[in-house]
Amino acid sequence: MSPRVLLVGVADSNRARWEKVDSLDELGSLTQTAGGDVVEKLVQVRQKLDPATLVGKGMVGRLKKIRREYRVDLLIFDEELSPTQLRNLEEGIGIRVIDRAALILDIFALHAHTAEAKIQVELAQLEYRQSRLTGLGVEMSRLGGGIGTRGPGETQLEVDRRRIQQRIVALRRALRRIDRERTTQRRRRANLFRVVLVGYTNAGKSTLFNRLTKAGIKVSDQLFATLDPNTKALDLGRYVRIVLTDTVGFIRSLPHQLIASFRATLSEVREADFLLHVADSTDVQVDRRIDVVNDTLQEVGANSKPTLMVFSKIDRVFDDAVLSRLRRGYSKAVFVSGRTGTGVEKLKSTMQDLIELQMVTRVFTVPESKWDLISLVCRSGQVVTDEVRDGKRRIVVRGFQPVLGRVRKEINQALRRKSQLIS
Ligand SMILES: Nc1nc2c(ncn2[C@@H]2O[C@H](COP(=O)(O)OP(=O)(O)O)[C@@H](O)[C@H]2O)c(=O)[nH]1
Ligand SMILES: [Mg+2]
Repeated sequence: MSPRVLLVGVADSNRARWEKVDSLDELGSLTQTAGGDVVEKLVQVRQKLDPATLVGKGMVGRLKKIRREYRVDLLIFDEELSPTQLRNLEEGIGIRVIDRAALILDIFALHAHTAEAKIQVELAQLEYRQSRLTGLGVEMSRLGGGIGTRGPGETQLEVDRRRIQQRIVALRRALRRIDRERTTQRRRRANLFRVVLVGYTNAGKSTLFNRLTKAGIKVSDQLFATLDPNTKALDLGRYVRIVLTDTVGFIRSLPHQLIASFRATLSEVREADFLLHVADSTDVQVDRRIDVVNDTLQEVGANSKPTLMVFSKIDRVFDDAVLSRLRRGYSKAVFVSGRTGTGVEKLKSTMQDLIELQMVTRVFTVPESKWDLISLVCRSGQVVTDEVRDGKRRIVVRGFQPVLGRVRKEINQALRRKSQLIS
């Protein structure tokens, strides 16, 4: 049976109240994704937060009453709670309490299927828990159907701190290995132009990915269904070799432990040559969510990349005013439906035009004997001329600036390694 969950948020003014109501709706979707049943949502307007319990004393009493009336199993706060606040609230209300960050961590744990995702989630969970283990015992952690306590890291809440610390060290080591593997994989793809889909969770990225690459990856109405990056060739109908990557979505208040431990996964975003920022055109909060994505991109270190805005799900927009408002606000954006395919050809041609702006011509000089390097150069773009001079191949290539930059780096490194071997 699903645990019965009560959602609580605090707004500092009547105006902020509406934002909070929307945020609680989102918290409701997150709760459902985690397997909970939302029985009630509450917003308290309060200018000054109570340091001990966030909400006031009166509210704590009210929550206790609601808890009994609605037979609530778990209380989820939209705000970040300190360990002391968590403890005080749990004692005052007599029920397990978690915050938004713990809930998001829980969903990540639920959706982590590969070794890489599992390690990253476990690390984030341990770091989160290490800083805020609450005082309540094992009996409490079983209430609430396990929401906020699940995951690969779940042995017991009260694992001794030293063992947690040892585990964290081991996980960090495993992550460094994964990071190195990803870097090696990317080096093998040095001569491919990298396009990465980014956007708020549930924006329609995976659906668009499937449409563009004819892949069959999982699409679902759950939040954070995609945790592991998927990469496939993207055919824009020219000689350029492009790969498209679909990866984890963003959300407001993404726990920073997750951003830190998902470094390997997010490196796909950081190392992208071009971003497609997908936003849901049916979402009334679309502008705010675009801002959240842009802020997160900045946090990840990927904010200054060439980016094309893509508004998705236009098959579900029945009010023309919505689209014209978005067209006015985002004049360079493309409008598509990943589901029906509308606008996808236009998206491809716009992408092609933007990518072509980065076309450059470069000269590579490689010893004739280095077949692997010569083949790397020849596959990195359009070969304009290719001649032999003094035992060296002089190849002129027209291709994308970031790709040719990477190929140049690879060649320099390989030649340097070789000269070190000789000397
Ligand atoms: N009507 C409609 N629904 C869509 C479209 N694209 C995605 N969806 C739905 O939106 C939800 C999230 O889609 P998904 O591609 O998994 O989003 P992601 O989290 O950004 O990868 C799913 O229920 C999809 O079926 C679209 O173009 N039209
Ligand atoms: Mg997805």
